[in-house]
Amino acid sequence: MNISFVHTGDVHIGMKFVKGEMSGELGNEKRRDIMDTFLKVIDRCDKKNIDFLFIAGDLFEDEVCSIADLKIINDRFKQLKKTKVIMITGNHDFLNEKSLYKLIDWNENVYLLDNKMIEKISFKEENIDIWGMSWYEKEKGKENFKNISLDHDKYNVLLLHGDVFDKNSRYFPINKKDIQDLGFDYIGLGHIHKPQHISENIVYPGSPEPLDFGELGDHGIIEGKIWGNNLDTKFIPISKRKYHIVNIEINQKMSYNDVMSRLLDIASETIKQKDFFRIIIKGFIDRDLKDKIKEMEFILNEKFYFIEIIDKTKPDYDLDKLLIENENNIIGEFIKEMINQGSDNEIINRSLYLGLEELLREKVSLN
Ligand SMILES: [Mn+2]
Repeated sequence: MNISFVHTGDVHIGMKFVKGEMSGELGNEKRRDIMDTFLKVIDRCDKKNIDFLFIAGDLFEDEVCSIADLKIINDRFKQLKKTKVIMITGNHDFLNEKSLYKLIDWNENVYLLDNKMIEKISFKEENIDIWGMSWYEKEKGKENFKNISLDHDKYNVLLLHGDVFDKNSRYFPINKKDIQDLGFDYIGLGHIHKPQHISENIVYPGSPEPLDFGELGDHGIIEGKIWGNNLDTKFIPISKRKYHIVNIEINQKMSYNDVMSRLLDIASETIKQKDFFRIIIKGFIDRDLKDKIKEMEFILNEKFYFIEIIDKTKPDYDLDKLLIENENNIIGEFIKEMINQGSDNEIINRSLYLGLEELLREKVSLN
């Protein structure tokens, strides 16, 4: 028989966005996006008749998530015709007596692994053992997995919330080889928000909706199938929005309109209206335009769902002034020589600016 599953985690429902522009309505919308995307994951499981939904910890932010949010989720779980939901907790929603998990009367198709030791839940009909371990504190040390012995006449899945990259992590360091050697058909991990395969059958699905500019690119879920000795996994992008960091190189010859159209050209209208953009502008800029960059950000706010501009430009050089100041030294000689060669030529002009940058830096350090 086939087992189909969806694997997610690190949803962080309820997360508060308090920084800068994100603190207002945009922050509230972000919280709704996270919820909407998770409900979409549940609906997808239902539509596709998935056997199991694995949630590998950090479903919500314990301190700020509301019971109402969890009731909405539990109601949606109830609508699942076939899917069973298996959850472990992570460092943001660890279990204790006061945990929100304990305040919800979870539906009968929802299974929370609530045991300080590694434990398994067996499903006879599907012939599968699902092993896992929940968190009970903010931090968690290494585990030896000695209590695990698998029944290889069944399918075996392991769910863990921890860090396979940093062996000194305070957040449950996991040695990849230790878990690989246990013989599971699939190991579903949580904690790292960037989706990635650690090996063919050890997978971080990442956060389904990215949380900030540290979480670029596609975000989604893992959809998988186990049959016989085979495993098939697929990453399905599902996030409502994405984060982008874009570098733009400008030069001192560009006008206000030139710079504006470069900024407007970075994506299609639909994507600009949907995603989060951080644009880093580099290069030399017309001295008189330097102060206009803040204004550009303000104007572009109309055209983008979210845009922030990081200004790393340098004002271009006032060559006449520099010539006067450096009449009798190598800097003055260099400027004269380049102008003679024709600074309208783009390559010569670029060399002039790069050379000047170098010479002026040396001059500063000599002083
Ligand atoms: Mn997380």
